[in-house]
Amino acid sequence: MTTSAEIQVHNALLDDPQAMRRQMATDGFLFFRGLLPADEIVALRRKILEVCDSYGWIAPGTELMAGIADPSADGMEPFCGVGVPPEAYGDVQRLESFHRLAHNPAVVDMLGQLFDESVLVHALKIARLMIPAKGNAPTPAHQDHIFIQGSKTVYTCWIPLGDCPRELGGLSVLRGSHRLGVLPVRAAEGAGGRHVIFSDDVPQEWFETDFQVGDVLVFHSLTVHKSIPNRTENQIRLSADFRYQPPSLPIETKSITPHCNVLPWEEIYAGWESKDLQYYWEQYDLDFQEHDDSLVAVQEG
Ligand SMILES: O=C(O)CCC(=O)C(=O)O
Repeated sequence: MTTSAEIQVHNALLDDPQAMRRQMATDGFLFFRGLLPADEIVALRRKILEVCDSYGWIAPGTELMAGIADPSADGMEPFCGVGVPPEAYGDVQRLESFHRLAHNPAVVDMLGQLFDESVLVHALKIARLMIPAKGNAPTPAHQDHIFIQGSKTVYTCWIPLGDCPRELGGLSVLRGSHRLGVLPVRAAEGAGGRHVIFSDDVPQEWFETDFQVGDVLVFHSLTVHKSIPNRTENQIRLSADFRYQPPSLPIETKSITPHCNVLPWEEIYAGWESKDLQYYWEQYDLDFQEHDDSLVAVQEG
């Protein structure tokens, strides 16, 4: 049985760590409306859309902040599940405000309550510039753990960079799926290229919403999630996904490297005003783990 329903809002749990942990243990996700300051996100959205515009991808005559792509523009071939090619993605990764958003105290405090210890923000931070009709298939249903690895106590925050109604293709999460263990996968189109294989008796209760600027969806590394198809003509879906864990738990080396190695840290940091978020993970004595290729291996037959 597959159903989809409106996600519940959990803002009332924000000052009740026990209740937040219980809710996370039951459903595998929490959803907070307006947790992040809208003005910061709107400013970041503008910077990312300026990158798109500098490559000639914004439809002529449209308002920049609407994020309408020009389907006849060249050079938008996506790479690495982020929706755009490496050069443009590198320009986004250079944005100090993109990295800073992941460290926003409202998000870090909320995760600190969930972990009941300090919070390590993964240095690998992902931006998605999902332009429809350019080979950007919706993200298939998957668990982050097979890609992120390290400890299973890793939470992802998925953050729309602007209002993201369903037709623009936001995220959908599968209730209780973090209790299914690590699921086998098959090859699929879309970010990550892997789709979980469910056994027939798993009820599929998907939860989704019309996301608004400032909203944060938090989910466990084993919670199955996917993106809803972007049904707009040409509107770019902008979002960020950041990951967090207690620094005392194992971490895969990739989680402190730039996403998809699009640029080295020195180049990402070159134009930053502040040094406080550069190489910040070096203050921790981290327990690094090797990548396990078997987790992403597709099931035969
Ligand atoms: O935004 C997307 O399409 C995919 C996001 C995702 O898979 C994640 O946040 O882990």
